[in-house]
Amino acid sequence: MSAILEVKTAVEGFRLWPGALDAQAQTDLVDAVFARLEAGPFYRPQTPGGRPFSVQMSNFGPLGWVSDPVGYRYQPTHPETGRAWPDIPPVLLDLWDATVGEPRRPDACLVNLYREGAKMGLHQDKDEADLGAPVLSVSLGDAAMFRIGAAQGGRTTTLRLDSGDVCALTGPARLARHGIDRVLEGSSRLIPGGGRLNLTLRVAGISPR
Ligand code: MD3
Ligand code: FE
Repeated sequence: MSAILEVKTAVEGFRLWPGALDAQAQTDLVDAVFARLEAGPFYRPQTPGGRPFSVQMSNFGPLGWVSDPVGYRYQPTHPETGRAWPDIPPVLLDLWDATVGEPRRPDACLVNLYREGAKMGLHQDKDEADLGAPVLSVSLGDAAMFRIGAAQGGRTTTLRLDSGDVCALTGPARLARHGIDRVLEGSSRLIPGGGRLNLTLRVAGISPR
């Protein structure tokens, strides 16, 4: 994790490591993800308003983020199979230790799959018990246009996230508004069936400091 690039955005605490994962590491991680999907398949959550997300999701770890007409929350089981989520790939825990400087380990890894036309509107991540803990995100497959702006509103910055890029959200960036405006379809051949994968590590539950 040598080349730390502080990307200029309106948001302090956003760190980006472009190309943190080389081609082999990306392939290995995709394999680790797909091996776990048999036990925790992608599904399409509904918004609290009852509309389907365009992004397909699954989770790894003790807790997983879900959304349905009841609301947003973390829960220990897959909403469709009722099974516990698969474990977080160990390589992601190593990446957490090497980047965020947070002694607590993440207990949730949200897996987002963007197939054709999928996007994610501007939002804040506020469903975790301690909003002081950082978030770490890994992008794989097709590139995406990512937008981020301060929690309070105002201007946003757009930047491209490529396969193998890793970003950390700490401090003021933790409550930043952010979203995926579009995926550059066909820009990578990494993901079986095409598209983009995003893995997001979080400390979601209550864990003592
Ligand atoms: C900024 N995922 O899962 S990753 C999400 O590419 C989410 O799938 C997007 O937003 C994706 O909630 C963006 C980069 C990211 C992840 C978490 C953040 C940016 C963030 C949390 C707080 C602030
Ligand atoms: Fe988010």
